[in-house]
Amino acid sequence: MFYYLIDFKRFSYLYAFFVWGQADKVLDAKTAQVFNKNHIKTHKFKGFSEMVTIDRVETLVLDLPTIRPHQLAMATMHGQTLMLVRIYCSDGSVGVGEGTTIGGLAYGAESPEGMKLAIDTYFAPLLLGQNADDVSALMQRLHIAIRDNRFAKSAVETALYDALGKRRQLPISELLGGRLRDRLPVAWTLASGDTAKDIDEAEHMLSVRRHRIFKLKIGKRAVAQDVAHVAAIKKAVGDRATVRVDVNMAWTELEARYGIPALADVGCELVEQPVANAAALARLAGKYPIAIMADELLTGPESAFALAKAQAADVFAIKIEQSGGMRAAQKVAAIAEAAHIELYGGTMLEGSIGTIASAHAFSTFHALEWGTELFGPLLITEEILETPLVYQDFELHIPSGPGLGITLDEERVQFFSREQRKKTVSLAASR
Ligand code: MUC
Ligand code: MG
Repeated sequence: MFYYLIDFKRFSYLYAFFVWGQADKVLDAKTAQVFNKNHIKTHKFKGFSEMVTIDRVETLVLDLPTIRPHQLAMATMHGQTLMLVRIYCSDGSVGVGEGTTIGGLAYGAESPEGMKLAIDTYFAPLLLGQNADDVSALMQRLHIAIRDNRFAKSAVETALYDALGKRRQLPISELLGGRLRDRLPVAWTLASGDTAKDIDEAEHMLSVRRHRIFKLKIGKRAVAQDVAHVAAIKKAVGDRATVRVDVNMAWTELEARYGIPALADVGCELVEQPVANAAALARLAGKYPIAIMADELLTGPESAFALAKAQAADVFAIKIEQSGGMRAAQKVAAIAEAAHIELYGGTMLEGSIGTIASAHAFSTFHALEWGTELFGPLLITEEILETPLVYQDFELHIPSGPGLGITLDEERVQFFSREQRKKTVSLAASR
């Protein structure tokens, strides 16, 4: 018995040296240089049976319809496309992550199709065979080798943490340092493009106690028309709800100078990203009795620091995809805390996976003065989870199970995947 123990130990050491050697070969020169310079470990070898490696990376694109056209200044959405990434590990654990955009390439440089291509071609080779437990080192590896691609990185990071959480039997929020809240207030976006329809929708949301914060998408019409639209909705909901607007950068600075005080006068409490330019935003912030929130300009910690330094916003709309992942979103929140900037949990209209990943990250923020807008799954007609998310009494409940704490309905995922649908269409067409 004793002999076998000694022998096994010796074998473990040999295996460790073997793995270490392989890792050095696999790491490209640049990554190895940066890792060495910063004393970053390349492998956490804890013994023969504990090493869990990444075996397979899979991506798929899902097309899902929305409950109604969703009209923003830069695009009208008739559906939402989710890019899903699944990471399969050697112990059988699987993690899932999601990437979305708004209106294809209308919002930013990454599209769901582009994320899929980037992950398949460039991310996967950097992940395969690596220690799945070393999420920070894996993300560092990706950051060194791949510039930008924040949305794809966010999806991959989510999948890595989901798998790790399942292995450790811990929710992602705990892996991120621990949650401060179990439920998050959720705003609803009124964006049908029609004032009367928006009022009906708001009344419905209030009556079913799902939302009492309304964000109105404006910027497509003339400023005066938009202000009248906001005034009518605020008048209809009165004190039962709060009203905010998102201009999605559509105004010039001059338009904003007319629009913002007029919005304050009709009871609107916050204006999100009225102009595209950071210097113009800084000139507008602090001038009117209404909060100014940065969204599109906030693309991670560096931009957060620059905006904070320029005193360009009262509130940050933090999104995990825009930030480059959950950990990066936490860094943005830390910068906001240091600069006394208030927080709002934003969305890229993610489906259930991205929404819950965001919820885990937001649950750890020191404050969330303006709540969240994690309503993405409610805008989509189709459920892809075995158990739907709980939205109740104006709040989203954050799951407490391991990893993301959600389970995909595999049949429905396959049904809505673009590849599957292509097959379905081609079969019907051939009859
Ligand atoms: C954005 O610009 O904030 C959030 C809600 C919504 O309807 O669109 C998103 C994007
Ligand atoms: Mg916005």
